[in-house]
Amino acid sequence: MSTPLENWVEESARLTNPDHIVWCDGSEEENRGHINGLLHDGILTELNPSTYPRCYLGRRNQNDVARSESVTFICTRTQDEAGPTNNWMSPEDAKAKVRPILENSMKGRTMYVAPYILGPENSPYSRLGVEITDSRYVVASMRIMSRMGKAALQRIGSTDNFVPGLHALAGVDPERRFVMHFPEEKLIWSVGSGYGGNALLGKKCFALRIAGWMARSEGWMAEHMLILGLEDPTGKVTYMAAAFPSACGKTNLAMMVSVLESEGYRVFTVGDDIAWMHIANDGTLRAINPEAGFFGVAPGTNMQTNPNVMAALRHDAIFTNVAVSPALEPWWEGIGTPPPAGLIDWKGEKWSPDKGPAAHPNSRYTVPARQSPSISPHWDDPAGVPISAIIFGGRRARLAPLVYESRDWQHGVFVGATMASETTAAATGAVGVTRRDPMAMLPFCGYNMADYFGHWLAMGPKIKHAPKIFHVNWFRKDANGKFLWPGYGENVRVLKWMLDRIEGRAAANETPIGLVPTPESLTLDGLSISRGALDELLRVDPADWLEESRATAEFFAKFGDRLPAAIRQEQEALATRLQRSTVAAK
Ligand code: OXD
Ligand code: MN
Repeated sequence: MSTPLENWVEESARLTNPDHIVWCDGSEEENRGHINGLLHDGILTELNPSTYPRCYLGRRNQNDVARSESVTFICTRTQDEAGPTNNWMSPEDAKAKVRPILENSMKGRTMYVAPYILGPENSPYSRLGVEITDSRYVVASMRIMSRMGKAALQRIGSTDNFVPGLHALAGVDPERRFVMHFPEEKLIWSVGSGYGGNALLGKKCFALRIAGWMARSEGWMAEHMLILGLEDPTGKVTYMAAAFPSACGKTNLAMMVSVLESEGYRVFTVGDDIAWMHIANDGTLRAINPEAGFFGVAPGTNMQTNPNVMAALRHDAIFTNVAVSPALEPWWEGIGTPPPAGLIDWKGEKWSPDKGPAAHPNSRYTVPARQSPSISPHWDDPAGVPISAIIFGGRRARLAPLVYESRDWQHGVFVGATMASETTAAATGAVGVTRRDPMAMLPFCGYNMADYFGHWLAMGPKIKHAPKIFHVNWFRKDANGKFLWPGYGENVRVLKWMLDRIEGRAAANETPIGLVPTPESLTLDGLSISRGALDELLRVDPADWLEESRATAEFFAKFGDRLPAAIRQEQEALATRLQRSTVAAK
């Protein structure tokens, strides 16, 4: 009797017609074989073995350098289930569109079957997936990003308890590129791309879109959030989860070297991109990181912005679309050293300044999480870590203060639902445009976002020790366009204020949008910042916020009657508070 997994592999093989089928066990030896094959085929090149041992550079097809949101679909039976913020196609149409692309796509090629666990190996919160792919680069990356191999296969056994994902490069043709999700049958089909989020199906496709669907029906949360632990001088660690849109500094925050380390405040990393959160028996919200590696944006990463990841990247890492020096060391804009003579750019050409960036703005590193010096002793804990604070944030040059706290859970959900940010290079499309990105989940929510807000609202009252909800903005600029806040390691000052709020120690001012720190309640010793800059960072301008509130109302209108009443109430209450304070200010 064959197992559900064997049946699906066979069915996929009938469709894609590979010459060989290889089941991956995740071993060191097997990985060596993949890497050697990739080196032999010229898909990877080896970096300097003395300064970057076992590190490789991959150059992706130039039409395939970021997540392709325009061809990412949620394929539910009804369009309403996918909602107005997702691309939708019926499951029948989606399959009819992609099946011909998959047909014979692996002819002359090898099909790899990669079973993986999302989450710590023995955690009740972990989930299982299997990716079928004809890309060894994907297999090698999945081995870093998930617990891939034998243990997953054993856990799946003869059950059907796994999320199948079928991936084929199919010529890496942008005209024949689709990332299809079938949440009702928990299935993923991805064709035409070898890029991270499109091709490493355990990441955005499963751990956010499909898991989000599962989480709603099973009563937990799958979120686009980093997880960090903030240690205080007594040694107590408080865990926080933070949602920022892609390429807004989640990785840097999660791996931050605190400027208050000498005072006993230290940051530990649990995860940098995704949090799965369950209500535990002790009434806390417990988070695990479903991933096992970091797939981070390289440009701008340096010894100041993220020394921990810089240390992690010195061995056993895969770099994608970065530049390379004649000494075979990776280089990117903002790495902290001038471009070396003879630099080769991400396209494999000799670089000169007139050619634009040498590393692609969305070039990436893929590195095991355990290699970071900041990794938390609990990052792999099957029980997860208890979350005391949820942080929303975005890139807003104007408007949002450095930090504010929501009044309660319902208001906090509203704060998350009204998040917006200026776009980055993580997805194809214009950069720097303000887009509404609730909970940083706009591209990752696998069902109707109005129902997702409803799920958030329903979760709060079930959590006995519910986290406080905050909003941060590291990116506010002054009238001359200069950042007001130094960011990076200094951000611990904001985390410390949150910790003090959790412990009932720090003061805050009531404003129409929420509770903003009094200037005195922030720990600013050792930081040179003018009082004017501080006031500007904490300023809430009711007129600007009223305009913002109109924009959010317009966004919410998309959801029609499906928008939860509580969100509408919060929206109206905010508008009233803002109107009152604009009148008062006149
Ligand atoms: C990512 C993203 O790659 O959010 O993590 O785009
Ligand atoms: Mn992300």
